[in-house]
Amino acid sequence: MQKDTLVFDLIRKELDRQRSGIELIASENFTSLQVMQAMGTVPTNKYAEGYPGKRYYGGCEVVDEIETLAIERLKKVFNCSWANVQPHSGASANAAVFLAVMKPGEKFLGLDLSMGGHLTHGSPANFSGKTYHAIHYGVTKDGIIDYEQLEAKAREEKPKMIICGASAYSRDWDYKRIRAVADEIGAVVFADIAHPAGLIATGLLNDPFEHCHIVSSTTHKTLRGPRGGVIMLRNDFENPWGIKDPKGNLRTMSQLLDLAVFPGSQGGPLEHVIAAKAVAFGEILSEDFKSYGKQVIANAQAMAKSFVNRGYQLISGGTDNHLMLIDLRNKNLTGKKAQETLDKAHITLNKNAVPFDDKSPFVTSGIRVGVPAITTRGLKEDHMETVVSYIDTVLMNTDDEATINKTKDEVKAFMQQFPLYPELG
Ligand code: DSN
Repeated sequence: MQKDTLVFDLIRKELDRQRSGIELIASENFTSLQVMQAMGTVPTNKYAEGYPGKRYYGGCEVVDEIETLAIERLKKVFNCSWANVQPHSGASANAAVFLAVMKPGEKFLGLDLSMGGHLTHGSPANFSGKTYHAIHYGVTKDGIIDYEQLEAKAREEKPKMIICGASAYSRDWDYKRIRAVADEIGAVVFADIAHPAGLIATGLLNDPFEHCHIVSSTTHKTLRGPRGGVIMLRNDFENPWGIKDPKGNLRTMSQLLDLAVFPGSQGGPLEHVIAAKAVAFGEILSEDFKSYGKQVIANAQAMAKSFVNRGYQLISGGTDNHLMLIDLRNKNLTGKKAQETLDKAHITLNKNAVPFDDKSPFVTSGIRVGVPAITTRGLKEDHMETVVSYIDTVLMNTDDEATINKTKDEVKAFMQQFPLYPELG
């Protein structure tokens, strides 16, 4: 067969783009070469509906070993007793959790998208907000989760499930406090740790597993694995709603979650991606990954300090994790303008609503900046001032094409010090 040069040339172009820019999208990272290599392999040819040892097709003995290895490694990473590694994405993992816990129309409480939450935590545009009755908590004027509001809404509305987790929140979570109010009303606590998972895995942030019944994550953000999702339980438990199996036994939560992934919401698992997840989980168990986690936090704090020194307003005043949210209103800029102009200088990040934003989600008053990807490339605390100086130069000269182009060249030269996939030539 003739090589499809059209597609492979575009893939090469994307590699060049990734190499020459400063990647600050908080949800992105660069996997190791072996994680990528595992993805491009023959398990992609295999149908394996079901779970290891209980499949609907023959010839699954090897993919059973691959999937079991991924599960066992993930259990070790988070010290949990059960895991499902089949969700194709974080959104798919969350859809399965909803399917296992909630009936259509039932009520749950999650962080508002406009306050840093996620689409799958009850946005009216998403299945979670369309199928279930979403109510929300937010953050205080200081940008910290409004636990008092969360508790008041939980007591008043008695949701069946409380979701903690965010996609644009720079502080750690008080899972214990959320569990306490959930216990008062008999709610399930579900933590979506997609963003900070790698920092939780390395013990650098509070452990949600101590207090939350169910935990989901993506695998491609701070966990630095392939694109995908997972669901985990530290302790399995019988469902409190009386759901029974055909023999009349109460189903456990792990059974309900397995059923909700397959056949509830997915068909055949992506065993080549599960192989890559296994490789990534192996890497997370290494000492190198612990150093990576520490460096992520050190870099985020150094970057936050550089922004503050230049008069930028950080929501909540700083960060505990891998990202920061910046309100650009005092700089007379919108998030949209900032994102588009920085793109021209090969600095990639995303516009983001800030709490109590007066602009639409397509414009926004803020930007979200994250360091997981540049940390993987090898940037350290001392480099953060340089990165912030490039950002500041562009944002202070959004109509000056010459300055933007000059910064783009400087960015490219700067990033050459940090090779990305040199093995790929
Ligand atoms: N799109 C992801 C993020 O950027 O945070 C969340 O799904």
